[in-house]
Amino acid sequence: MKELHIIGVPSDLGQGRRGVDMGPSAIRYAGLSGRLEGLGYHVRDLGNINVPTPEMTKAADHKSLRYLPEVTKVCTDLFGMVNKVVKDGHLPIILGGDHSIAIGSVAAMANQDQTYGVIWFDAHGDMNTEETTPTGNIHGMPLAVSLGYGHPDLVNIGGFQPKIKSGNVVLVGIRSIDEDEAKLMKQAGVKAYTMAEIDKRGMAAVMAEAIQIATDGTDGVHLSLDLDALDPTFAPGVGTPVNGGVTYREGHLAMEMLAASGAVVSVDVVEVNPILDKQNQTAVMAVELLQSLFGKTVM
Ligand code: Z70
Ligand code: MN
Ligand code: MN
Ligand code: MN
Repeated sequence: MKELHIIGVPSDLGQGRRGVDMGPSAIRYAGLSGRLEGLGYHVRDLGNINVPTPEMTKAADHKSLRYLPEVTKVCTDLFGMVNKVVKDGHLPIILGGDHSIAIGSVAAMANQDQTYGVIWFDAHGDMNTEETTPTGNIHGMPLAVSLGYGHPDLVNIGGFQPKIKSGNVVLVGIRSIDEDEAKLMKQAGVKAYTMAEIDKRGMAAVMAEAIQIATDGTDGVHLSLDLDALDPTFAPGVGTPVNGGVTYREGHLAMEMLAASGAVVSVDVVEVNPILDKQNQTAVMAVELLQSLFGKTVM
């Protein structure tokens, strides 16, 4: 069994609301290491990447790419750290922070000898570029960047691009897409399972297809788990809650199916915002989902 190595990335630079930088603490406080050890894993916590606070930097110099230099630096540092964890044969669990950090983790997974598909759990598409973004927030762009669309500083992290092929990328849970973002999603050919499709066909059918797409011709799957994919009833502590999301049961079923596939090689857990949370409920949800992802079953 691979060792699980935890890396915290306390960044709130990729979006507008403070607090998501406390996500790694909240998830650790919810008992992540102990719960995973309880499943029989060796767990090592590597601590946090150094991230500047907004107060240390010249905010919003770049209106359509806020904190571009800082986000680039953080993602480059994370790229290096995840790279090392994977080369040493361990499985990285990256705790955000906002979703911009996935630019670094996906880059590191793409830098390996193996090729990996990506399953992106999210209410949002994260497929904006500086041309289409309505907010300038880089956390709305990481999937586009990973596919090679966006600012060169971000797209070229690690020195190569694109990081992933659209044919092995799947979005699950989406229900909030910007107009021009939708155009790029179609153009790029990314498969996206909306909540409407999950409602109609059921999470089991959707996940079976998602796993099929992400594993087709690849050596494994990177899971990028934005907690706002879940319904705000179960995960209120996120920066951009959107009603009509994945339920507690659907979320666990999805993780259990991923566990059964044996395909997951790396995980991001992002957008947990303890300031907006209710008694750390969202961080606890994140930990419970990870338990299912790493093999917890009822009996
Ligand atoms: C919007 C934007 C977003 C997460 C919100 C929102 C993007 N499409 N991503 N919360 N995780 O600003 O680009
Ligand atoms: Mn901060
Ligand atoms: Mn996201
Ligand atoms: Mn989101």
